[in-house]
Amino acid sequence: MISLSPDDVVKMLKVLRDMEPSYAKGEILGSMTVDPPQYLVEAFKTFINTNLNDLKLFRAAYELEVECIKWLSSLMHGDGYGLLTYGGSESNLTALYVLREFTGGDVVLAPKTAHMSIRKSCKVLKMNLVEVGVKDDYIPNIDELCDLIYRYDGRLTCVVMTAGTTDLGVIEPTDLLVSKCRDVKYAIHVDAAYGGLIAPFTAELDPSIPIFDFRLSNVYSITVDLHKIIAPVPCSALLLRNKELEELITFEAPYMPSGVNRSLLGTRSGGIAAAAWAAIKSLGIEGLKNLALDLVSRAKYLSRSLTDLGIEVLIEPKLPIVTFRVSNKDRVMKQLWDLKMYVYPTSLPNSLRIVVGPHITYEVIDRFVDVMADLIKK
Ligand code: 0PR
Repeated sequence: MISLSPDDVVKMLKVLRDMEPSYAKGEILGSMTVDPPQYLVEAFKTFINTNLNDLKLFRAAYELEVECIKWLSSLMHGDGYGLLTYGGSESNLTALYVLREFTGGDVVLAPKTAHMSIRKSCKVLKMNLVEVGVKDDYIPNIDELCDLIYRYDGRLTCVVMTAGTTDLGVIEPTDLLVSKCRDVKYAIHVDAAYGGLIAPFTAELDPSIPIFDFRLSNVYSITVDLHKIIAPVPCSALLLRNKELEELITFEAPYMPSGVNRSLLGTRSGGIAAAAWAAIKSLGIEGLKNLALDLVSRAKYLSRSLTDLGIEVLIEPKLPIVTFRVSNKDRVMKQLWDLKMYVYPTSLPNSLRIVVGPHITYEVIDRFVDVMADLIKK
């Protein structure tokens, strides 16, 4: 095989990447990934060759991680425990592992709306997943969930509630569950991978948004993804209620200078801490709040525009996800993909999803709505 020069391989990769769908052109409509600003990529690169699990050697990287966790935890009214991970799936898997060790339980209860990574985690951890249905308004059946909590008392690892479901962006009523199901002990893991950095800000203006954070005493762990709103992939956090839980994810590693390894992974790039830290420090509460409110406003605009065309939007968006009904999911999706409008299917019948990330501008929305108007006419 002929070897290529470093310049050539980079050039070739750029050509290949340019053949893929583009954020800047507003083509990526349904994915939850974002195009991170260059300075966050720079931040990541600066620490790319450090290891968060070598915390004596790379002290600064570790301290960035601790600072990020404290900040994110305070947003969730927690006491500063947890760790950064490589994504929502790893955060969820870690949460279920930690809670299994903590409770000794073998049953996980979750509404059917839970992300696929919950089912996957139960399989990996050999736990039994018991699913609960959702009602016509796409809200989990809390009474059924509560009955099951009593039925599995003594065997429960946790109940999983989602703040920002994958299909619809529903913020499930964790607060209602806690207030209705009070005379029994159980832990809740909240998967706020998608909603965690949006809902705390929109909730200030919209009291109907359910509380799902550590203010609820049953909440023991929360997943929050930074790479679903601003940061480069991978970048997620698992926040934990207390030190005891954090210790369950700290393993002895006598051959390491620190003597310990935190997380389910081994080597973890400090890039994730640097990118998360740079995002938090540069945007701050105000910047993140403005971003969150802006994305939700754009989603509402998209939802209204589709409704005006006579298209059914499944729920009024509280998070920047717009899911709408079409006559034939496969056909309409193909028509849109042929036009480089990459919308996503959902697990609901004949519906498609748009995730309004920072790259989905009003212009992109208008263009999409015009195309939908044309498709309807045809
Ligand atoms: N929890 C929820 C509620 C999620 O929606 C997702 C991912 C996860 C956990 C897992 O997060 P990671 O993917 O970071 O492990 N939701 C997106 C989805 O399934 C993931 C996605 C991202 C899909 C980018 C496509 C894509 O291009 O829709």
